Amino acid sequence: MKFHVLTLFPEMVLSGLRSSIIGRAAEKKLIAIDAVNIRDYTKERHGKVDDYPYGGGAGMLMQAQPVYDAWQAVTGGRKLRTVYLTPQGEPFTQKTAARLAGEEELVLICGHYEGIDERVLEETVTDFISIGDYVLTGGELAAMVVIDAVSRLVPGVLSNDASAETESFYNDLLEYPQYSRPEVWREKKVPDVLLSGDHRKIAAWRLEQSKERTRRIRPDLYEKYMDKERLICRLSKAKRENIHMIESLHRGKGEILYADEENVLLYDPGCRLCMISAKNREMGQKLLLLIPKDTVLFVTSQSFLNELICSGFSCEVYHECVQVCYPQRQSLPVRHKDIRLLGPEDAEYVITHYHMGEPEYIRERIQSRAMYGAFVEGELKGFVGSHDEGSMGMLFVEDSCRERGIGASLEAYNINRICERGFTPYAHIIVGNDVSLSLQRKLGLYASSGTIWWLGKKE
Ligand code: 9D3
Repeated sequence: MKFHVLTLFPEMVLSGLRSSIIGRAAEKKLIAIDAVNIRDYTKERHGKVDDYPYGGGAGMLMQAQPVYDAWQAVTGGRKLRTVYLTPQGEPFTQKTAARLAGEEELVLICGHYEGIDERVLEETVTDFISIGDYVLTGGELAAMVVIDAVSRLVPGVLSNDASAETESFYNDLLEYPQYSRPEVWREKKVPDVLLSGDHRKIAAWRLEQSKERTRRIRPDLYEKYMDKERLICRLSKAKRENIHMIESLHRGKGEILYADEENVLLYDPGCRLCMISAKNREMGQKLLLLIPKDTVLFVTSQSFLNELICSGFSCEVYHECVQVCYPQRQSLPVRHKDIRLLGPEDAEYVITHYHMGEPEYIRERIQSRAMYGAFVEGELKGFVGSHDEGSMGMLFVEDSCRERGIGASLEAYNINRICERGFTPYAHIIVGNDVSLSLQRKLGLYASSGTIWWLGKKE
């Protein structure tokens, strides 16, 4: 990932990002930071880049010409995502960082003095970002904050250990206190439970500490956490019917847009997916008004919502599915021994044999460590994976290797990995696919009594 920083103080930006993890990532060429001095592009004498604001007011403004020419030199006419760091921007959050991390190249413009001539911003900027409600002397530190937060999401920048931290709705909580050696320091002892070796008790203690801290320091986050916890609890009364919503919340992907005793609207911004459950048409109509405009996928639990959504969002119904889930915790036996995580070098094979997803989606699934392959005499012969929103799927075994339990082994392997991360494995089986449904039943998964519908925006 490449960052182009347009600034009057390139050395400030470079020196701040030379050390530690980000410095190492640049050395390893996982990221590149190109700091461009806007002053090099002025056409005026003495390197002048600022002037008085029309209409009067305190201070100076950066002029349009040097900023625009520096931007042109960097983009060379390409449509690069361009961020302007400004107190008038949208608040920078982890979500913003995740979205920016999807880009190959990013331009960051740092203002100084009182800001930049509005006209050049209109011509160049795609995202206006503020890093918080306090006043800095310029955009450079803000750009460094953005580069740091985005870079650590680039694969390989963090050690596998650190990046494996599982996403879950616990992420709405602040972290618990941590302790290292010595056991006693200035007569303060490490809490006994951490020395007990009882991992269940340790996890419970840490969760309690996290909740207590969050309630005290960030009541806003605590409310959000408790809302999700209460909804998970309510949905769990019909686990097989609601597993898609339960797991979306549990895995920290779904946000609650509406929830009461009988109606739920969840939104997963990563998948641009809405999950809707309404008790009747009237409530369905109400929920429809809350659906974000950029939604492209819908899951509904009631068929009467299909036509409502289709007419409201020009959608079509893709599938009617039975949900199956594996709420037991026990790991399943895996008969086929040679199963492992797939890497980028396996993408071609999967793309050739799986036709229900775009090649780009498959590559992303592999990159996200969500796909496993079965090997026979060292050769890839089948695969399985998890979809973006959480359900298991994409099962394939070559004809030449059928009837050897490889499909069941792949499924069992996938289920075990999901359980290890503390989540509940589940899948959507298209109504009528009895072969798949009986395999799920044989593995010990439970089927829902009702069905759900997948809908998508028409192109
Ligand atoms: C008199 C008007 N000033 C507001 C108090 C304008 C002003 C302009 C530019 C104040 C500070 C700055 C410099 N700040 C940034 O460029 C900046 C920033 C910030 O100050 N806080 C949070 N995020 C950001 S991103 C860029």
